[in-house]
Amino acid sequence: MRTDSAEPVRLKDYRAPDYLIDKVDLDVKLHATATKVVSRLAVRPNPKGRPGASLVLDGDGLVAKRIALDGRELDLQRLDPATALLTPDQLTIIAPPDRPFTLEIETEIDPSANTRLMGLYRSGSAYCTQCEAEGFRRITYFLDRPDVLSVYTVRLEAELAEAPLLLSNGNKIAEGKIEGTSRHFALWSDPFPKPSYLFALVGGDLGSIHDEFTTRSGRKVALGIHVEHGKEAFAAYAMDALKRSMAWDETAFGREYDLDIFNIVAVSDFNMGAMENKGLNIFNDKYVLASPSTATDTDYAHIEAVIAHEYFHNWTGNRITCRDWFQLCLKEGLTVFRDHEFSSDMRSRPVHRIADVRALRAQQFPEDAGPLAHNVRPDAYLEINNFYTATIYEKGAEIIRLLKVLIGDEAFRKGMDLYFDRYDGTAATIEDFISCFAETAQRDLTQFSLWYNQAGTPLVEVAAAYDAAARTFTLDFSQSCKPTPGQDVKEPFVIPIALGLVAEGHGDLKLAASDSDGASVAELSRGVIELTTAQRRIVFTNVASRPVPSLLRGFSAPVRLNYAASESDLLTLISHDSDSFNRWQAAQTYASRLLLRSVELVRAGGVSIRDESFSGALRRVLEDNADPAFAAQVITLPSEADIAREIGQDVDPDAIHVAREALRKAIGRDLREILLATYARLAENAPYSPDAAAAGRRALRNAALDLFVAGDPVEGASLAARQFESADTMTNEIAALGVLAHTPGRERDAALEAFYRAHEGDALVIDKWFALQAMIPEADALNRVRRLMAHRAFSIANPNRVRALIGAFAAGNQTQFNALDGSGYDFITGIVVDLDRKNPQVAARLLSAFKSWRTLEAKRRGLAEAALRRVAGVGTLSPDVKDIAERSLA
Ligand code: 0A1
Ligand code: ZN
Repeated sequence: MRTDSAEPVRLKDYRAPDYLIDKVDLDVKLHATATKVVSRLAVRPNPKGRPGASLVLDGDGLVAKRIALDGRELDLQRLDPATALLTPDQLTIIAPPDRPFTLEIETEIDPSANTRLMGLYRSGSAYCTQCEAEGFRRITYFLDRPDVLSVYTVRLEAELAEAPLLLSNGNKIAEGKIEGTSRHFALWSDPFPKPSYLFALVGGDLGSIHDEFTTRSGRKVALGIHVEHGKEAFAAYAMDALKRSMAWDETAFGREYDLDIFNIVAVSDFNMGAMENKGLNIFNDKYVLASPSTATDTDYAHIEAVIAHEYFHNWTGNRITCRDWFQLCLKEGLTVFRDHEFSSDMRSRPVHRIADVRALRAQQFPEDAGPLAHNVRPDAYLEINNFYTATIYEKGAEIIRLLKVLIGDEAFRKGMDLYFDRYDGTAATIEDFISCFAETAQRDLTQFSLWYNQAGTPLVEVAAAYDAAARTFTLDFSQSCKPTPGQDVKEPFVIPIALGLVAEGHGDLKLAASDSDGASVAELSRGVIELTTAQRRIVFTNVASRPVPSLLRGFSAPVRLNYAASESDLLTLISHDSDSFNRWQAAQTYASRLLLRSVELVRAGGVSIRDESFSGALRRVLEDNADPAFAAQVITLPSEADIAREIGQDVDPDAIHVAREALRKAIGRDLREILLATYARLAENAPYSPDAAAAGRRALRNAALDLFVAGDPVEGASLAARQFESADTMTNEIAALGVLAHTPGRERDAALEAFYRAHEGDALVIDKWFALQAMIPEADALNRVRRLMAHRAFSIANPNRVRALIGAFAAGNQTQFNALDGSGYDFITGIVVDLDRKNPQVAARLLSAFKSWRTLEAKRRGLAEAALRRVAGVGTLSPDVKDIAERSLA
């Protein structure tokens, strides 16, 4: 394992590789503890590299058994340092031929001992790989960097009984028994040159479902999804999502699949969500397996999105890959953008937008506002695994959406076509990508590229003034962005603000406006104004009466907006804005304001605020018979973490909890009748369907239940108990259990016990049971989590279990993670240090729960800092955890 306290890798130091590897022939003999890998590399000097340079191959904890250069064996016992240098982490050929040559390397690896789940490892009895970002070097010595593209042929061999299924990238070109043995082999060939991080293999005894997709040009593609035996039926929805993804990419982006086979394998031990290996996606089984009685509607939506995401990578990531890891957002931001578009087309676009923005604010905004802030394209990293972040993924997607708003749909689509055309088969950069849109839009995108190179969330402040005599309405915009680590001063961003003016009669005004200098505002024809400077004044003309501005419609840019809308303006927007996103936003803003004032009062020893107008506005939304999924979003209050983020400093999580519970209770009481009526009206009356409409009805019904319980805990609990007992979908079952879990007493214990007994043996369902208990906002929560860690269903070696129980406590239980005695911090840092020895990636991710520690009030801040310092002081940390600990404290 690398323990180097290495220098950071810097974007500005990028150099083309000195050698290229055109062909890789791998021969892998699978064995539980001694897998043999023979790799034959066709190497040649890179014309763009340094002539005569040594060839330096990456390794990570490798044991080399044999090395031969152009057929000549090196004596590994007595290596001549003038010829080659060999360590577990590097193989250097000092003076390779200055012509094409072959290098043959044999390594032996122990997949059963691989607890980091990087490289070749075992999940259950299966063998699988994870090579992004730098896992291939744990299999064999290689130029393990994304700008070295090679054509792979892979021969896999295993005991037939142990691994009847042998998969790798590309198409299968041969297979057979090995005469006179109990072994067999499969030969795979992938014609598309790819970087090593996209290599994959799987060997095991798995169940499969098969289907077929015919591309628009008539290519028949055999589709396979491979899962644990007995779980085949649970993969049907994933298969359906895959076929829809393949069809959608053809119509939405003109992209067709390019091999004869597409395989997905679900494994239960996986560090992340899934991986887009060419033709052989490997998935965390959480994003494949679903049935109505085991998966919630949210799970179904995630499966659809992740299946699409990995499939879309075939073009954005695989056919066009990244030149270096600094360009990670080139594939990730773009692919998230594409999967968001897909889900919006499959479901309700406005509701999807609300969910995406909620997620962005919950995950990315705190990152951008804290010590771990980094550019969407970072310029340095110590450990690349720590950069699979919400900033690279979610903000990366937002910027592409913003680009589309700036240049319009047509230039955007043409720019994408140009990008696919021009960069197919290459390892590209963000500059390459942006240049395509600059060309199709005929626009200088230099300022736009600041979104990639400046961290932090811009703040847009707006002041409004209406002049009745002049019939003008003036909006004064200003933008600013706080310093982030290493970036004290920020240049102004280009920020498209989609907007409308809602008139008294509640329709949108036709917009006519000029700049402060009288110039017309061209982009207004698209309903947008662009901020490009620190300040801008827009004067709307011919405005008969004071309008209500609806700003940042659809969340047209990833910024924080500060506009002191009056409460009555917000109420107007909640009821009448033509932009659904802003109807929802107005409700959130209104609730946040109430909550922020309440938190102050609670901290001063007072009671929280009641506001019947807000309840009234929510009642109208419920009465309106709006889209249930939308109504569910509107009546769901900002989370405790959302409120903490709004407060931004001197945060007291206990006061937030009290204030939010009080508001829920008040709304629950005010809306008792309509909540009950909504709950009754939306009772399940048709066979289960995971589609968006049915899911929306369940979402609203459960959101209504949640508020109703807050107002009437006794009757609410009995409704929830009935729902729990009769539920035939996991969505309804877990929603009811969530309600019951928040009320101490025997019923709670019985319900938790009943749930466990009903789902014992289904690890993914038991994860919900773990998470739900970890998030109970009671002083006993930490003890409960500790007890559950000893439960037979828990395993610290499995990332899903760790995230479900420990991750949910750290990220989803604001009051107890931030307990005033520091016990939550000590618990998490203790786990991080222990887990680091097994799985540094998962440990580092868990530690990033501290990303907002500086916003806490003084006592907690001190405790959190002390806990982080104890981690940073441990001498044996992995680079992953060390990096997060040190950056968090910097
Ligand atoms: N490229 C994958 C995410 C991924 C990244 C790293 C991994 O291991 C360290 C695994 C998966 C995606 O975007 O889906
Ligand atoms: Zn991805």
